[in-house]
Formats: sequence, structure tokens, C-alpha cells
Amino acid sequence: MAVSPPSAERAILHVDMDAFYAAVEQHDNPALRGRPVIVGGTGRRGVVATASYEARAFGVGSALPTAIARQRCPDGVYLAPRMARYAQVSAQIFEVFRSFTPQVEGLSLDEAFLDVSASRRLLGTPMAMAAALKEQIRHRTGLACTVGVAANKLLAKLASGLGKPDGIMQISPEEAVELLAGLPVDKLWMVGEKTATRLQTAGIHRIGDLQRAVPALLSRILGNRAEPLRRLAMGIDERPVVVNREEKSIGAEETFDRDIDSLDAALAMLMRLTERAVVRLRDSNHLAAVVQLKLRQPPFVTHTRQRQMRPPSAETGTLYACGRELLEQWWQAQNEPALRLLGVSFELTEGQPQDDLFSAQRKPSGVEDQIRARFGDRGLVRARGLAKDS
Ligand code: TTP
Ligand code: MG
Repeated sequence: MAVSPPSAERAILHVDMDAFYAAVEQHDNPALRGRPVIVGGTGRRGVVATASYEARAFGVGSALPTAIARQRCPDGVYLAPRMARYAQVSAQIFEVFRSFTPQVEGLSLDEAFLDVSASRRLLGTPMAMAAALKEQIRHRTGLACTVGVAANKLLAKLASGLGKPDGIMQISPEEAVELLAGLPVDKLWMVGEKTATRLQTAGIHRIGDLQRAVPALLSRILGNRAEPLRRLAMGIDERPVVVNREEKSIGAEETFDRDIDSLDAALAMLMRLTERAVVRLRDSNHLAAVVQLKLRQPPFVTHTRQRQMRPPSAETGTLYACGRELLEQWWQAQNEPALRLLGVSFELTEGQPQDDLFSAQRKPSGVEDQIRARFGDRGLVRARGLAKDS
């Protein structure tokens, strides 16, 4: 495997699925492959959410009224969205993203920034990661995506746009200035409608005009945003990838082929589930405020037991100890204790992720997470998890 030299430059990927909703429909129903597929509102006032690339050839695309789409592409297949299915596929692709780095910022169901700077030592160059990512997404979901590769978010997103569909595109800082120069100013993320109008009034239409603008003029139009915007126009963008927290609770559970009827085996399973859930807890940059166990007695009686963590924690040993107490108490209270299903979940702390709070805990576990990302759950199991049934 290629080992790239450490670089001061960041490595950012922008991943965007191709014609996402339509591609899922074509994947799930092979009869639709190669045909123009339009997903969106099918009622009289509906609009197109997305069109397959076959349909785009007819001039049909997102936000077009479906009635007009039907005129342009009468032989298209028109489908209502199946959001639950798209969400399911989305969860799969985000799992793949997180196997490359915990630094994943989702922008929508089908789109995310990945900061893979720290993954270079383990996984190779950003271009190699982009290729591997595309391959894994295709393997996992059967779908195509496009990956933009660059040193920052602005350029990575620009790159994926240029690489579509089914592509990989890298933009180097040297190419950036020229590439940006030709684009309209409102393509820059800081430029909304109002700012665009103000710039255009001053004769600044393209990003190239912004690159060449006299600083004093820019300051007059934009005040203290002039300098950040000028830097963006030059392809300089220091915005970090911000890991989003979408879940309020994170957990792992398993249903067993054979019921577990020894406490030792149950504790070993609890350790494995705790380990698995803690990886995702740390990715979320949150602490567990509550530990909850889900315990299903055969055939189908489900109990829950929970306890608050004071203070909240993201440390595997601490969370396991709490779960262990809950499990032992429950076990002792049963006549004939046995488990068909065991689950552990964490309620997250409220508010913003508390990076600094567990930066100390992140370091050693970061390595664990990387090993798990590469070798799966089995790559790293604490001794307790290896205990034999007895
Ligand atoms: P996009 O990534 O913008 O579009 P896309 O994936 O369909 O096509 P491509 O990226 O190859 O150009 O949006 C992702 C999904 O979000 C899209 O499949 C449907 C949905 N969507 C809407 O519902 N309405 C919209 O106006 C847009 C742009 C997207
Ligand atoms: Mg897309």
C-alpha cells in the first residue's frame, strides 16, 4: 500500500451520489435501468426532486414542474419518492464514509464532506481513498457517486460538481484560481442574493472580477467580509469539517440464534455491544448521559433498565461498568434468566459536542476506532469480549 508523506495541507473529500433518488429506484427495479426515471411530486402541482441522467437528456431536472417534465419527456417513468428507502441507503453510505474517517459532515442524505487528512498514513493518498470509497459504496449499495478531492471544502465541492457523474476529480491549489475565475460570484458560499446584487452593481460578476478587485473598493461594498471573501475567491477556505450530531441516542443490539443463559456469556456480549456503541458515541463527539439496557426474555418479553451517568462519559470501561451493574441486577431478579436479545444504548448529552472535554479520551481510542474501521468489530475486542460461554 502506498504510504504518503505527511502533509501540512488538509485532505478533504466531497462525496455526492449521482441522481440519488432515481438511482435508488433504478437499482431496486432493474427494469428501470437505462430508462428516463423522474422522482418527485406526481400531482398536478408537483415538482421534480431528481431525474436520472437518461431523463436529464430531455431537459428534465430538479425543481422543474412535473407537468412540464411530462411534456418534455412523455415516455419517462414518474415515481413518487420513497424517503424511508433513501434514508436506509443513506445510512449505508454514511457508514462507509465513517470507515474512512470519523470527521464526516453530512450535508444531506446523499452528500458529505470528509476530512481524511489523518487517514493518509493508514489509507494512502486522497486520490487512492477516493477510489476506494467509490468502490466500497458501489459494492455496498450498487450505486455510483462522484468524489471531489482538494485541500478545502470550497474546492472539494467544486471538484465533485465538475467530476459528475461517476467520477473522481481533484483540484490543486494552483489550478483553483483559474478555475474559480470563470464562475459567477454567487457560486461562493458566502455570497447570497443580496451580496451578489451589490457586487454586480459594482461591476463584479465573475469570481475573477473579485480576485482582481481593488481592496478599498471591496471593503466599501462588503465591510469586514471583504478579506474573507477575497480569500475564498482565491480558493483559500479554512472552514473545518464539522461532524454533525443527528442522533439523540446511540446504541447497539443483537438478537441471538441460541438464547444466552449464562451471566458470563451475557456480560461478554454486553462488552462487545458497549465497544461497538462507544465507537459511534465518540464519532458523535458527545458523552453518554444515560446508559440503557434492552433485555428480551424468550420468547418475547422485553425489559429496559437505565441509569444516569454522573458525570457523563465516553469511556468504554466506565460505561461497561454501569451496564454490567444493570445487567447483574436484572439477571439476579429473574427466575430463569435467559436472553434472546441484548441491547445497550446511550442517551447523548444535550447541546454542542464537547470536543475539549474528551480530547484526552479521544487519543488512545482514535487508534481503536481506526483498527475497527479497517478490520471491523472483530479487529479489537477487550479480553472480556473473548470470554467463552461457561
Ligand atoms: P442532489 O445531490 O442535488 O442531486 P442528485 O443526487 O439527484 O443528482 P446529482 O448529484 O448527480 O446531480 O440531490 C440529492 C437528492 O435530493 C436528489 O436525488 C433528490 C433530492 N432533491 C430534491 O428533493 N429537490 C431538489 O431540488 C434537489 C436539488 C434535490
Ligand atoms: Mg447527488
